[in-house]
Amino acid sequence: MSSETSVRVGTWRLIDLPIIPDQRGNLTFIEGRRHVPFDIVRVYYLYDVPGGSERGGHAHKALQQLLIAVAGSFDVHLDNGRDSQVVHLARSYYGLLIGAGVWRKIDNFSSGAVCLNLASLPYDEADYYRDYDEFLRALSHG
Ligand code: T46
Repeated sequence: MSSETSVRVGTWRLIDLPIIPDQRGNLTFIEGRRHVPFDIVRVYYLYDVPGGSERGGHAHKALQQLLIAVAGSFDVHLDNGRDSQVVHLARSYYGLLIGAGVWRKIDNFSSGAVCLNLASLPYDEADYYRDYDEFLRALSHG
């Protein structure tokens, strides 16, 4: 991916991450503005998720993120108000790049799953739409 490539508002895509195969164990690396179209400002991860739990259930106004199942698996439900898709993440060499303006919910976590997130901005509660109807109204007002 070139540094000019960006993820447009309301879109998402799966990207292949580099793999350095090794008999001692494989290695994957991610560089900001090379493998993701933003500087990586924040890293956080979800882990020890009890069976049946859901995370997310919101959209972001400006935040772009890359989600990776670095261990285990889970489903990411994506919705931009027009199109929706469920992406099952189960390999640590795939990243799900999510632009701003995408409602996401994450569920079906396997035992031991770890959801790594690389984010373009610091945490800011004001960047969230936590109400789905408010999110749809914001989309319709462009
Ligand atoms: C997404 C999924 C995968 C912080 O203080 N700093 C942080 O960087 C984050 C992400 C959260 N928090 C606090 C804010 C809340 O009090 O942790 C609490 C739970 O946060 P949130 O509701 O954002 O957690 P999730 O797991 O539902 O959602 C997060 C991301 O927000 C979201 O963008 O895609 O993880």
